[in-house]
Amino acid sequence: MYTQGLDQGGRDQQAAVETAEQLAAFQKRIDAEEKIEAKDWMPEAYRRTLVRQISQHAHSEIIGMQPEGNWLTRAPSLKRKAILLAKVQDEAGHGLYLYSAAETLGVSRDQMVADLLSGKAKYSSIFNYPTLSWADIGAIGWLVDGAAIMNQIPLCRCSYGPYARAMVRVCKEESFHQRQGFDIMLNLCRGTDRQKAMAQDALNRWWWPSLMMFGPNDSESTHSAQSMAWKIKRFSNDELRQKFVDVTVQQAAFLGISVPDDDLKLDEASGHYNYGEIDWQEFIDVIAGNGPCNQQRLDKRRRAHDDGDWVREAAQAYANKQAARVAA
Ligand code: FAQ
Repeated sequence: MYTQGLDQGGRDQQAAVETAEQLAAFQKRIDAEEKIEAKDWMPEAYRRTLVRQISQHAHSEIIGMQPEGNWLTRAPSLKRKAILLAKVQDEAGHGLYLYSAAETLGVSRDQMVADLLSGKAKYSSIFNYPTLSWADIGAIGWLVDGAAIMNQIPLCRCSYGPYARAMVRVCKEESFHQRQGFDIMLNLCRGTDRQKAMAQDALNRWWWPSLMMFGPNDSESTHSAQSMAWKIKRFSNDELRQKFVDVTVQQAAFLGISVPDDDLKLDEASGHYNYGEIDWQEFIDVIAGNGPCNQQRLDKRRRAHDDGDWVREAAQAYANKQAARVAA
């Protein structure tokens, strides 16, 4: 049985004693589409891959509250404000489900949060771009949540049970988020020329960063091959990116705005859209911490964490009191 609570030294030792039989039996379960549960035996590298991916995903949800949170006080109507507030709160909820799923793999929430705040842990590149106008809120829902759904629907079939189950609810909520974003864009595109120009400007700025959300090209993706063999990932980065382009280009046509890519062209034979080269240097810079808003996002998260100190202290004091009462 997999032993939780091992320190890194213990885990390395465990990895060293993993036998070919154990690994083969594990792969057989994966190939048979069995779900792996928290207390099942698993290769150390499988556990580490999941902790990495799930914690990055959780951090993305939490940092991802900031670009939209920025517009809560400036939403154009009470209705839009209420909808946006609900969406941003949903993202907080997604972060919490995901931290809980990662905790089942023996990593503590304190450790994950410390890694985010120290800048050690990654979160999605997309949340390092600024939200300059209300149309950006439409573009985020439409494109960013749209890309998130494309990536996360297959994660509902991930081999690790707790992650797969968390994704089911997350995806339901992401669908609502995508629809609300598209609805904002549709209203702007059916509005005045100035409103339509705002929608076009938002698409111009968010299109390429949205394509980067799917990660590097397959040939550059370090983890894809192994993650697909373990059925953590069901489609490669490029396959998902292509699906997203195919769906979204037609939605842009419906809105009457143009995708900022001169090379975009339908390939009649395959039925897919060919698209231009992504600026991978920009992607590398953003994930290295040098995007337009990386510093601001982390500074704000650190301040929010410090402001929450008293809540954690109060909760701890209460828990201590309860434990003392039980012990007495
Ligand atoms: N940003 O070998 P691969 C949301 C890193 S949705 C930053 O291909 P993998 C909803 C990658 O970590 C956004 N880093 O990696 C929402 C790795 O670095 P490492 C979050 C990226 O894991 C909407 C290296 O590059 N969604 O939050 C990115 O097989 C609106 C090599 O890459 C998820 O996290 C990137 N875009 O595939 C919230 C979904 N791409 O770890 C608020 C779950 C790659 O070795 C508002 N995650 N890297 O240091 C996944 O599906 C995968 O982890 C991928 C990357 C597909 C993101």
